[in-house]
Amino acid sequence: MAERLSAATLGGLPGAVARPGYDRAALTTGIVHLGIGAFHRAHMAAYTDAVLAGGDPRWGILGASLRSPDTRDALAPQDGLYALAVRDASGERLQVVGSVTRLLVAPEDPDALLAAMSAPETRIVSLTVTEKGYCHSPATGELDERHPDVVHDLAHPGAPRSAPGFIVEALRRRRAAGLPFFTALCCDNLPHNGATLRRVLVRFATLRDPALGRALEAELRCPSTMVDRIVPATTDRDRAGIAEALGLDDAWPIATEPFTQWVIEDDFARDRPDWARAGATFVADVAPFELAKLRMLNGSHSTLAYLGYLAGHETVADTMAAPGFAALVRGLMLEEAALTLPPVPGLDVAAYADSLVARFRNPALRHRTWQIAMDGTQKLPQRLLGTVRDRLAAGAAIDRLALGVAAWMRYATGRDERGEAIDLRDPLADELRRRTAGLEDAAAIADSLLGLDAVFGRDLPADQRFTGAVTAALSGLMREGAAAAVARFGVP
Ligand code: CS2
Repeated sequence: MAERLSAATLGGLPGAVARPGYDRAALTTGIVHLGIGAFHRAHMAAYTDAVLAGGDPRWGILGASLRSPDTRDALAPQDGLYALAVRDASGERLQVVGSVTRLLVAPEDPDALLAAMSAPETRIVSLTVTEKGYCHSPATGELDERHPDVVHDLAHPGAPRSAPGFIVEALRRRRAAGLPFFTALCCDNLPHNGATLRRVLVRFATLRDPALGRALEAELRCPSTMVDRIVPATTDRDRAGIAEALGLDDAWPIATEPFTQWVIEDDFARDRPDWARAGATFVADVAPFELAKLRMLNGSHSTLAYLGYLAGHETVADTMAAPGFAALVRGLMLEEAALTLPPVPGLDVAAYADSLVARFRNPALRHRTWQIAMDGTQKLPQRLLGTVRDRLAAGAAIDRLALGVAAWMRYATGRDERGEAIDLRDPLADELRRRTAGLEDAAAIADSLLGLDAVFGRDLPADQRFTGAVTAALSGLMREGAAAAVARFGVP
């Protein structure tokens, strides 16, 4: 076994591997990040690494996991260092990222995390906790007051479990200590992600103490962001290949694509890192960027994930190579989603669609359809259903969108096209199983799943144009399978 990547072994890396050229020992912790998974480490941590390299040492990141100790266990022995492998068909570029300086596992010591969030030098608390981490109803964006973690955190505010529970308790402590609030920076793929986070936090705080709720309402800044980089889960094959290239073992490197984008609403309570030096864009209004990204990229991604999985494809790149899929998503983007979007400053939608198709085809990323298929109940509203609503309001066709929704329904039955069990991961998995158990008929399955208010709201199930299109698409999928249903949309 090779030696492990760490501060002590950094100097021995091959010359081609980029590494932190700054003094990591001199960094202070300006950012506490909740949810230090692969996406954060390929995205915000990389932008922040460039800020530190640019000579501003005030933005070291304390990365916290709200559930599992795995990231801390992998990275703490490496002094927080990890390799980022940026790949496409033309090859791979390796960079060791140095911005993560401390790691915590919240359930082991909630108070340590609260103390870090309440420290005077913490000016930003950022989040990538996935859609379900906000404990909200995806259809309405409101805090789900019956969510078990919300119930727990209201009963035990000093030892929270959820992201809202941690943030509100930390803000309460700051207020009690006479410290200014930090900026809460949402980096998840939620619609109006800053406003959604803010709404959840204000409501949670109000349930704890109306005066605290009013203070948050008056002072808390939650800028919206559009975040974009495709970051598949790391595989053992990635680990082995990267270790060979580094000449050192890295327990948890990250593989990603060259493309990266971050559009940030410039609304921070106090100073902020100059992420623009690494290519981020600060704007007054993120909404048009975010909507375009959620509806075009993520809407296509989820559609590809369900249909691709059902058609037997392991990865997005494999799915894109099969007949009809590229034409389907291009149509979904340009014929259906794009027409619901307000103009995005500087964006040519046709070129954007082309670039997305090329990114989905990246053969160097093994992005599993199963990974993207996770948590469909949390993703569908902003990825497909908002688009459906706008199309219906305009009296326009929704064929491809309906096929995407139907593919999720087919997937949610928990059996694939060969009758094998699907490892269904979703916070509502039990409910999905209950609702589809014993049903064989497309109309019955569609009808039962459309009863999920938290996903479809009350309006869509009442609209026969929607229910009819989804039921027809589901019955096609059940009759002829995903590959044939997709092939109807043409050859790429
Ligand atoms: C993906 C996203 O897993 C998923 O649901 O659609 O993580 C996607 O890769 C990113 O949003 C790209 O920016």
